[in-house]
Amino acid sequence: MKPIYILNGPNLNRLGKREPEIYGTTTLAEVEAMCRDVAGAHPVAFHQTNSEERLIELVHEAIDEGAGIIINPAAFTFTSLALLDALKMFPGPIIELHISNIHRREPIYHRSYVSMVATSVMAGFGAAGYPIAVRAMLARLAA
Ligand code: CA2
Repeated sequence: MKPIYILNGPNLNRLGKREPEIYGTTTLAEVEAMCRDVAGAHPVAFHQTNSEERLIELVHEAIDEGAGIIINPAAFTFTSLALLDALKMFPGPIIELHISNIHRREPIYHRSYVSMVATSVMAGFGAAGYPIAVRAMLARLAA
């Protein structure tokens, strides 16, 4: 069974430790545990990186080995044509996920390149969005 890739971009390793009013108090390790719990027997490849190069390499790995991608690209959402180009090569479903509702925030957070290629987009559910995304991905992969 091919894994679901759950990819997290820059600064998300600090989740639960800074700006709890925006991002909540759940840590990324807790997010990973919630995702694995919901995925059950379905394999999960969970990664976080602060590097654009590494994030693109992980998308390439998912192209070769993954069933679906759930990605919170963080700031690369709004800047990275290279990430957009890599995601365009992925043949399966892509869920773009943001913890906060990016559309309620400053205008610089409103224009997502990733949304141009995402199958689905989620924002504003807090860390609870991750297990919701895993459920949605499992349902889509089973359909
Ligand atoms: O809401 C999200 O999930 C974001 O993708 C997070 C990004 C931000 O650039 C996007 O607009 C929305 C920033 C993540 C910053 O990482 C932090 C993590 C924990 C605490 C403080 C910052």
